[in-house]
Amino acid sequence: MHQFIQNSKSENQIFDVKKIRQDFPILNTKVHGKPLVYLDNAATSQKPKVVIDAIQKYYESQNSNVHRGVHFLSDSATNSYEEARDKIKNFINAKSSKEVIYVRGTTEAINLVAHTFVKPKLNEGDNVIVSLMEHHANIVPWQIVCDEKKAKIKIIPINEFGELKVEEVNNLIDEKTKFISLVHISNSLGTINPIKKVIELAHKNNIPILIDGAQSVCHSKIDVQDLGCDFFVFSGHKICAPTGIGILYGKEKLLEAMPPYQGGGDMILQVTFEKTIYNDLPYKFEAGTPNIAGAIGLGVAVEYLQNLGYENINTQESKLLNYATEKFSKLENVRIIGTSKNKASIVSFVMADIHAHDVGTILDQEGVAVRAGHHCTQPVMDYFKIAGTARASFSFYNTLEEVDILEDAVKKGIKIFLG
Ligand code: C6P
Repeated sequence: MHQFIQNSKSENQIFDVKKIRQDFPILNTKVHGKPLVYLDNAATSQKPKVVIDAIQKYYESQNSNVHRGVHFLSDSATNSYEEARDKIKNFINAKSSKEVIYVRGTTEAINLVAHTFVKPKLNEGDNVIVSLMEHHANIVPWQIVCDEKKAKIKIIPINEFGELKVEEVNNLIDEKTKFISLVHISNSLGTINPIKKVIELAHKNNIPILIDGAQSVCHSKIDVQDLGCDFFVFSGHKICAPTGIGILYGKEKLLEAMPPYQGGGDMILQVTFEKTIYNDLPYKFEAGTPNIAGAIGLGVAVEYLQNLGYENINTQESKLLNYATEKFSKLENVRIIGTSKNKASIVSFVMADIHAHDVGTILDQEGVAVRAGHHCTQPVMDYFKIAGTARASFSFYNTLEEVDILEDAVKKGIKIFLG
C-alpha cells in the first residue's frame, strides 16, 4: 500500500498514480495484445492486492462460520468480520456499529428498506418520491411495494444538462408523501445531486429519506451524521471490495422499529413454535451465513481508500474528468450526455447514430473497457431520446495517457463508421 506525503504541494509526491497502479494486478492485463485501459469503474472497480490478500488469508487460515462456533477458527473469523464492521462504521461516521448492516449490495439494501420500512406505512393513494435519474434498483422496488399498496411514485424531473430540478421537490411533496429515495451520484450522467438540500426538505416535512450512494462512496467522503439521512446504501464492489457485499446504514431507532427482512439463523435470540424472539441490531437483518470473506475484504478496502485520502482521489479524478471532457467536447459527431456543473468522473457519450454496443466493441479492440447501453437507467435514456450511451468512468488509478488512448479509439471508431 502506498504512503502519501501529507501537506506537500507537489502533486507527484502526493499522488503517484504509477505506483498506485502497482497495487492492482489486473491493470497489467493485455487485451487483444494491447494494454488494458479499464474505464468501467462505475460498473465495478478493480481490487487492490491488499484486498485480494485479505480474502486469500481468510480462506487459508480463518475459514469458519461466524457467531456460531466455540472454536479457534470461528473466533478468528468472527473477530475479523466484526472488526470490518467497525472500520465501515468509522468510514461513514455512523454513530454505532448497530447501524451498519451487511447486505449483498445496494439493490438488496433498497429492497430491504422498501419492504420492511416503507411498505407497512403505505396506504392507498400515498406516494413515494424518486428522481428521473435513478438506477432501476431505486425504481423497481418502489414500483413493487407501491403496486401492492395502491400507492404512487412521484418523479423529480431533470433538465437538459442532466441536473436534478431540485426546486420541484417542494411541489411534489404533499401530505401523502411517505418516503423519498434519491441517488447521490447518477451512474449514467455523473451528476452529483444536492442531497443535503433534499434531506433538509424531506425532514422539514417529516418525511424519511434514503440516499443511494452506490456511485458516491468511491468519489467522496461520506459522513452519514453530517448528511442526516435516515438510510444510506452502497455496494462494496464499487469501492475496491469484492462483489456480493454491501452496506445498509440506517438510524438505530428506525432499524430497531423495523421487522426483519428475512428469517433464519443468526437473526434470532430464541425460537419456539409458539414465538420467536429476534436478535439485536445489526444481526436482526443478517439471516443465514453471511459473506464473511466479502465483509473482511470490504473492511480492508475502506482502509485502503482512507489511506489514499479522498482529497487525493478527488484531485486525480477531477483532472481526468476535465481532460476527457475537454477532448470529447472538441470531437465532431460526439455528444456528451450529462453536462451537470457538479459532476463525478463519468463521461457518457453518443457517437452520431451509431449503436452504443458498436462503439463499445470498437473501443474493446483497442483494449479500452467502457460500458455500453442504458446502464440500468432507461428513463434517463428516454428523456434524452437515445437508446443508450457509451460510458467511460474514471477511477483514481486511471491516467491522462489512458484518456488519450480512449480519444484515439473513439476517433478510430468515427472513421470506421462515418468515413
Ligand atoms: N450500477 C453500473 O454499471 P448493485 O448492482 O446492487 O451493486 O448496485 C445497483 C446500483 C444502484 N444504484 C446505482 C446508482 C448504481 O450505479 C448501481 C449499479 C452499475 O452503473 C451496474 S448496473
